[in-house]
Amino acid sequence: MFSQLLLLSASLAATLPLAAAAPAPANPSPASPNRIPSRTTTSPRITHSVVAGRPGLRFDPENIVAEVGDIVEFHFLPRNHSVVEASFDAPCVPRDDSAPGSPTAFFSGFFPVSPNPDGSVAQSPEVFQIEVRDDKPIWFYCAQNNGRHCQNGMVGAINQRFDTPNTLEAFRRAAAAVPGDSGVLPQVQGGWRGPNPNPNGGF
Ligand SMILES: *[C@@H]1O[C@H](CO)[C@@H](O)[C@H](O)[C@H]1NC(C)=O
Ligand SMILES: [Cu+2]
Repeated sequence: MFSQLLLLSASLAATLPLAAAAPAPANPSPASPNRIPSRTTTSPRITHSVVAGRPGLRFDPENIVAEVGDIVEFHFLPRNHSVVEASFDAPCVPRDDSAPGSPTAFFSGFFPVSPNPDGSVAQSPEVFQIEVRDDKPIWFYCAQNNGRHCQNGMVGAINQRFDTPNTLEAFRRAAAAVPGDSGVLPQVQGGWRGPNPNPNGGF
């Protein structure tokens, strides 16, 4: 009995520092019909912030390493960016999610943002969040065709595998060769648009 108690408190103590160090999950609007689903696992959920629209048409970071269940939260700078999920084989095109059981491809919609008159960095009052649903690589791009953002390199990856030819650099090279416009989906889906928890974060 006594040794069982000891074991229990030791394992509790071992998990506590991690839980305390994990950032609190971002809170979507309570009014949002698309709340982030609750999880049954016990490891802490981490929120990874990604900024869209730094000079040079990039996502920053553009290469994200995340655990299953983590949240990736996109922040949008001027002027008018978006994020769309693609498949590795077809950059600048929304991932085909029509197969039975295929998870919904995500599309954030566009986020028009005006630059601040004082020169400080403006960002949208809204963010777009997705949940990392499994450990497979996730590919994404910005669908702004005014300036051909996808073809010009505004692409990113979650959990790319460096031990395969399917790297972010290969995806970017393929995107650069895409003729014509990049694609959007008809509606926001596969994630959640909600209030920016830190709109003055100074990205
Ligand atoms: C933002 O970009 C989208 C896609 O190009 C466009 O439809 C929309 O009108 C733009 N919004 C503004 C305010 O420029
Ligand atoms: Cu863009």
